Amino acid sequence: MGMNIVRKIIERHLTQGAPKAGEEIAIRIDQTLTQDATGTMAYLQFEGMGLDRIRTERTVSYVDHNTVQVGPENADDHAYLKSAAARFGAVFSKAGNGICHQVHLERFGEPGKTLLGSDSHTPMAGGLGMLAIGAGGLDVAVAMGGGPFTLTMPTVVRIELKGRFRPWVSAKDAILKILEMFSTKGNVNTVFEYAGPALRHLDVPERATIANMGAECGVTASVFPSDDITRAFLEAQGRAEAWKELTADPDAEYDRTVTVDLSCLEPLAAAPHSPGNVATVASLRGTRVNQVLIGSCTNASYRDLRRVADLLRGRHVAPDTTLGIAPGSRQILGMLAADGRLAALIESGARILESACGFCIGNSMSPETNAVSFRTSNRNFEGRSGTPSARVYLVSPETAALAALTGRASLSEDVPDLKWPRVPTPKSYPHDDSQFVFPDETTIGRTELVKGPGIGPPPKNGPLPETLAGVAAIKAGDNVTTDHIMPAGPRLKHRSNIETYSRFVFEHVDPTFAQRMRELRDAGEHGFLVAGESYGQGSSREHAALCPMHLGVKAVIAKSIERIHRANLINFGIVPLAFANPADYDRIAAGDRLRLADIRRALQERRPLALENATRSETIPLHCDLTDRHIAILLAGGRMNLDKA
Ligand code: MIC
Ligand code: SF4
Repeated sequence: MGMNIVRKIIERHLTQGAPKAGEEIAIRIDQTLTQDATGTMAYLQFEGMGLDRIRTERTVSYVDHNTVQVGPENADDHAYLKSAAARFGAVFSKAGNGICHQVHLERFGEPGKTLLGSDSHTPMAGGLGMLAIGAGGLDVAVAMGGGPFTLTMPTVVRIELKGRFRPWVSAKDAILKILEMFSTKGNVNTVFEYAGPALRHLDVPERATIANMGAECGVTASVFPSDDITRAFLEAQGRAEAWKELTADPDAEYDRTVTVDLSCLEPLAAAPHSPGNVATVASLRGTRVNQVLIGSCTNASYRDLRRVADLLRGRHVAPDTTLGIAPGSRQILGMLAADGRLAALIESGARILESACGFCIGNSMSPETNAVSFRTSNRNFEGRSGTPSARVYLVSPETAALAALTGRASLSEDVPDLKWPRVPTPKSYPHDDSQFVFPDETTIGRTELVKGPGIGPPPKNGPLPETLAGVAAIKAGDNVTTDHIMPAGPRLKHRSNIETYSRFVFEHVDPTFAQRMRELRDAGEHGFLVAGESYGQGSSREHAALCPMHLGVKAVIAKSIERIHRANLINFGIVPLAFANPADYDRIAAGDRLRLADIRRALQERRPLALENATRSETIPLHCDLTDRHIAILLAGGRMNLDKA
């Protein structure tokens, strides 16, 4: 039987296990990427495990998240990362070079290779035919040292794309349609593999937009074939030698196939407060829009911004609307400057922002109270913009440009004399790698690590206690995101200092949480977190496990837990548990006294787990779907303890 692309890449990289859907496997990782907000912990852990040298084909350390630099913390992180890259053998991408996923696509991605990144949008490189997976920093640190990555062999869904976009419809609308079909839940351990006749009309940046937001569906990766279009992109980047063909066999098997006809799509938007809350722009037409932001790893390619510039040229942003534009990379900004389109954007009244994550992570450009903000980014979780009352809609660059011109949610008919600009795929991209710092034998093993005063070692955890006893420290609902658990925005600068950062755990959900947990921990109590469906969706930030661990959290009991977050919980010794009967969620209230007797033995002997709710004198059956490796990590109190042992 023929093989699909995902299986081909996995078989070529398999180091352990049988590639049968649902089985645990381990794969060799060719490339890794980190960004500054997760990278400092990853490199501190790399050091902490006694690793001394990068052993992948390519490891890149990007600085793109925290470039605001209010106070010395961000710049101290950058200096540490730069020294660590030189010492251990990673490429360092300086602030201003661009957003990690965009830059990686341009300069380093290679079809058929595996990429592990400490950022949930790492799968964007699937637009280039890579098997690219997001993970916690610790997993990435292990891969940087040459260790394999363990995952569940995914089921593969073939998404057959046919037809062609009509004017005013683009790649964002396609992935929003796919989000509407698949939702943000229930796609764990799945990979989307794209195929079909429409691919010949989709260039690499468009494919990358689609692959990027697969992360919002919760899939492990999204993979496109590597074909002549991929080759043309790599040639235009001066990297023809990186190309290789990669297609599925004609008789390849899939677990499921769905078809999306691009010619039937219309402009779409993800309405507040979830990327899965998809509506047509027509249904929003006329809604007042206070702010429009075009950028982020999803939609800030040259193709996207060239079209926006051509739409705005000779016109002005509506008087009561602010427009901000953050090109995805320095390469893109340079191209817009060279072809005059940057001038057109500036003349239209756009505020040109740095080529960085910026507004997307909520560290700048927070809108006014109660504002409506149209953004081309990928997440619109409540409060992520930095303004709790804001209503953020995720839209295509074309819909964003129309809103900037009219100050309202608009369709093209609302600006009748506006022509649909064609955007040809560039024949060549100017490539200037001067803002990367490449390591060599004079730096590896010889560079001193530079650690500012806020950079501390990752906190330690002890082995799992015989019995867990304490309280339900919080009871959360469905779709708790890692932004809820560990806010970013203004708190982001504390990423390298767990003691400080952990003061903000659940800050916007329950401002008393961190202090209460600290007191409970100091009194010898264990913390239990109780939640509904899809706990921990969104970011890969391992701080959402590391900081609760530091506060004494020992177990999460939820209806379901998302893939990356679950792996992070295990890595830091927090037991991820599921209700055997989801309705039992109602049998625990915040503050109830909970007990998991003899948990070490129960895990070792794989006995069914029963949670005692002492407050209600009830027993609740729990599920824990853990492998032997998971159990060993949990018993040791985290992977750092185990790998060092
Ligand atoms: C995000 O988009 O939420 C982030 C910020 O890029 C995160 C990483 C982080 O929290 O540092 C992600 O997606 O993994
Ligand atoms: Fe950066 Fe936003 Fe992309 Fe995350 S989603 S990597 S914050 S641009």
